Amino acid sequence: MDALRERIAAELVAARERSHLLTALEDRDLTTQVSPLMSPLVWDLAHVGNYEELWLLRVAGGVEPLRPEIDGLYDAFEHPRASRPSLPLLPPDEARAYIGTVRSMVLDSLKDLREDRLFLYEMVIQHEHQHDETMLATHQLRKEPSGLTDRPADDPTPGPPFPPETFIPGGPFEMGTDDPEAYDNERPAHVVDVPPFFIDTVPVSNADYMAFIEDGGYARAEWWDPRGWAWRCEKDANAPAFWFREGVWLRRRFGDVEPVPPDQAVQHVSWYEADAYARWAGRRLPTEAEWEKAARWDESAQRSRRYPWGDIYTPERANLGQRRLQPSKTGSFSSGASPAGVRQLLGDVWEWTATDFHGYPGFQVKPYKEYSQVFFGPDYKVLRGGSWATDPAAARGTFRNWDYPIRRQIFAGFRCARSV
Ligand code: AVJ
Ligand code: FE
Repeated sequence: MDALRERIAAELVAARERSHLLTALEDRDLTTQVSPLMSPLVWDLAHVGNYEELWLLRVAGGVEPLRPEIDGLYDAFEHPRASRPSLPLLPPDEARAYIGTVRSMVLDSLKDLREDRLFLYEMVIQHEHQHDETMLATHQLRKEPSGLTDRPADDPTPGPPFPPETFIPGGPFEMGTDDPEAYDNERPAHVVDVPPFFIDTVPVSNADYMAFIEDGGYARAEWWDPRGWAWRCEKDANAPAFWFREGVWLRRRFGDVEPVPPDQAVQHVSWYEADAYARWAGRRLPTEAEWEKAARWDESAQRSRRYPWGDIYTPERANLGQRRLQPSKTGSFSSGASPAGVRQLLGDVWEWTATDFHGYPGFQVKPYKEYSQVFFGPDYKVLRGGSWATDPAAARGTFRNWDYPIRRQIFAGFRCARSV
């Protein structure tokens, strides 16, 4: 139990250091809105503390609200992102003081930690990291340099050569998990029979994607879902977000302009762009079940793993955790391959799947319906795997993310599949 308390405390501290790093800006850069898609950074900052107060102090600890008058401001369902800059939000210093007070009470509360409350602590740690990734997307939308450090030295040496696609035999596999610390939408574990298929060994690269553009990918409706074509026409989209052409393809990344590196996974594409690319390539997006089977299923042991490479996380196996501010070269991290040999399933870029976000058979809300359940339905597509910006605390073979098919400020790319 002591080791557990120490681990939880360390993870809370690490998440908070990250939040502070992402909000180490002038006040006006924290309070202004970069895009109607995003909250002002100061909203995310106070929201993570308010969420922590709600779940760990009030619900788990039975403590009275510290500042009940601010709850409404930080309720994501009361105020859509576009309206948040006009709210009487706590100014940056007050926000930092408030979340600091909550945090010291939470660290204190760890002395009474109970096994059945562990899920709430894990949930709060993941929640802060999820907002940190959202804050990174806000930074990426800003035109100014972010001041964040990239560490290209972390780039692993390229792995051995790999086949362009990997065969996954047909048959049942265990999807999802019964882990009590997983989110409700990952539970329960259940058997899914998946017909045989091929899946790309690595994510679609910028060079691959450029070939689609050169071939008139954005000019021909035939490759596009009709709603995707309407989106691309309305937006006049001709390339991934943040790309522009000056003889060669350039991209803006955290305020700097640089040539698009051909051998990295493409990112900042919408589901509609991924879907159009796949059709152009004579392929399709993998279903969510196919993605998870390729990522977790160990055919010889007849079991699903937590991570593609095994059950224990080690940092050298995937580009996770904001160690660098971009995807790595496609084909790297061969030591993180799944049993079937598929690479870079975790980290680098979130991967769009063909599947709408729904609860698994036997889904039960835990601990509140606004985490997952209210998003179930045809409006959201599932993304898998986590990006370079995802913390390992919120990355595993069962983790499910979701977003609208038009969104591309998130760090999302894709890989293709085909039926046999
Ligand atoms: C799972 C990333 C879609 O950011 O909207 C944050 C996570 N839920 N606060 C989001 C979340 C509540 C969620 N995503
Ligand atoms: Fe939240």
